[in-house]
Amino acid sequence: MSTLFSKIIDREIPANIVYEDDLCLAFRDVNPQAPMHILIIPKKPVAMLVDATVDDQALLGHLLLKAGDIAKQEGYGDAFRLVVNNGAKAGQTVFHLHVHILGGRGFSWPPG
Ligand code: DGP
Repeated sequence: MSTLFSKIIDREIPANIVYEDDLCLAFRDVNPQAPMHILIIPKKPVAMLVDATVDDQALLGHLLLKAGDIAKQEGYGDAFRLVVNNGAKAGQTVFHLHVHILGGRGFSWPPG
């Protein structure tokens, strides 16, 4: 099923893109929850983390490595938070796997 994020990948809807390669795309969240709030998504349309398989192992690792690089490039390499909401009850609203990269403010624990 095509989601909003597939449309961003296909440039059917605009986004503020900060990084792209063959496997992934990263763009600023339209509703930022921190001074840095970027989403990194696989180009492969995996709906949610639990839908990933062993075939996606390298892809998932790639997303994490690139998330760290992006946080560093944005100037928040010393302190940032990654969030993956898996499923509607966990707060997922767009069913195309994405990792939130948040930085630039304090983060409490446990998360809300
Ligand atoms: P989640 O709740 O984990 O599914 O996060 C979805 C995020 O996607 C949410 O923080 C807002 C963001 N978002 C939704 N629609 C758009 C859009 O059209 N453009 C951008 N850049 N972000 C979007």
